[in-house]
Amino acid sequence: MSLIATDSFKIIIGLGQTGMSCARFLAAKGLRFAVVDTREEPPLAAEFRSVFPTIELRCGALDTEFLQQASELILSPGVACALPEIQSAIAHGVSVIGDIDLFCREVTAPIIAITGSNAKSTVTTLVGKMAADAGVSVGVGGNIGIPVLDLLSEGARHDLYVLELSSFQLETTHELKAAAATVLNISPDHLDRYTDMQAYYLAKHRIYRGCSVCVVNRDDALTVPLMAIGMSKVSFGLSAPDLKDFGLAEYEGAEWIFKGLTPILPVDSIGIKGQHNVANVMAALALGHAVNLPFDAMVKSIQSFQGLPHRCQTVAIKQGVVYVNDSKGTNVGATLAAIEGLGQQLPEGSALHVILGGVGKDQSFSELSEPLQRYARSVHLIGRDAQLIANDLQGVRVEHQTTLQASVVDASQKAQPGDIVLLSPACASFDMFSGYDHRGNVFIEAVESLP
Ligand code: UMA
Ligand code: ADP
Repeated sequence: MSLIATDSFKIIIGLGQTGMSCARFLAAKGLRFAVVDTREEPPLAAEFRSVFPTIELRCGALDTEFLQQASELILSPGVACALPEIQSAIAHGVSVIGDIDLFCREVTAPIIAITGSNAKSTVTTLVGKMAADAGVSVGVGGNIGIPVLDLLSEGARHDLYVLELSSFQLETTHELKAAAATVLNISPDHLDRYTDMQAYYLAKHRIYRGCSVCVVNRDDALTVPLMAIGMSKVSFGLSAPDLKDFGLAEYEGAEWIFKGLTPILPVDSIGIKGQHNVANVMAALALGHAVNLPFDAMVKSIQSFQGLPHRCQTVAIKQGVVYVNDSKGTNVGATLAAIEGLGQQLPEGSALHVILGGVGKDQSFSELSEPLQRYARSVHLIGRDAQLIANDLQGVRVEHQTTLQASVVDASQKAQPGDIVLLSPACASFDMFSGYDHRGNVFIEAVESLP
């Protein structure tokens, strides 16, 4: 029998950024809740106790009986729903939601929802900029770093929300009903959390539930919902588009982005580089158009958008060699896009020099062989799993280096004017760096110290 009246008692699971934002939200509403975290002393515990001295915080192993007393569990994205204690609460009739569901219950303004294995932050930021440049009051948050519930405490409510959503957040999202939603692309990632690719795919596709417009990538069949009943579907892709879709075609002697038969902007006027970013720009246009942002304002935003740091970011041009920091390329899909995207835009006779390596997360790197053979003049391997990568790469000559700095120096000596030296590791960074941003900054410093 329950010790606590279950109707109104919620338990937040996880005391990270999300858990704290949920606590602030529930406390502001005067609702009854407790917080649990599987860690003995989560980093935000002291802050929590000082802000909420009367709210119960239980740390350490989850207590199944306690969880069963809740009317609702609010699960943080870093905690897997598959944990037996949570499954047992579900079996006991307790529902599990996440912060996104709490947000959706509260908000009536339209939501643009963005997921994908890669490019989420780039597209989210660009769509947010498009809306702001068009004079719309917009809140941008989610997996990009601002918990969605914190967007509600930014003073006046916004007229539009642009949310980056991870598969972890989508797992617990039931009621999104986005005005426009997209899965930008799907390639293997987070397979330490999911039993297989299908489970990862199914989590991502929850983004389309109840949406008005679904925006799909016609170059990636895994982004297309199996059931699109009740929603209109718009696609983007690198081929010529159908009438209501976005794509590429020739116009006045240059390559342009078109919506149907209407030319929107020339590809060479886009601020962010690489063919993959052309796809990202089209996705952003399709999402913005779905909520009636005007094309002229969106085009200006695209042309002035310089991209986010550590994502195919040009950091220097030295002796005619371009140095590109793509430290956020932490999986094979991202690095493939960077190599192909930049490779396709290389001047005639020029090549890439690619620096790869780090923590390989059990990925297969063999898919990189063909584009490396085609576009790379040298390939430099660093980090813990360098040998595993070397074993996977077929027909590619590699140089092993012990530091990122040594790879930058070696690549710079092999590069000719017009070439690109690209850091896109396809790996996590934790063997040598504190995170992808640290790794990117070390790359930038190494480039700066080149003659
Ligand atoms: N943790 C425990 N026990 C708990 C609770 C958490 O061990 O009881 C661990 C988790 O396994 C994780 C860490 O604590 O290692 C943080 O988990 P969390 O759910 O508390 O994370 P938040 O601080 O709330 O941050 C989350 C997202 N983090 C994750 O999904 C792991 C942030 O995305 C997001 O910006 C934030 O919510 C606001 O929405 C980060 C991320 O790495 C950047 N996302 C992954 C990605 O992009 O690949 C999905
Ligand atoms: P996310 O938020 O999904 O991690 P980011 O915008 O931070 O996405 O970019 C992450 C990585 O994905 C970067 O290395 C970037 O070069 C790569 N990337 C960008 N666009 C694409 C794309 N369309 N397909 C695959 N990878 C991409």
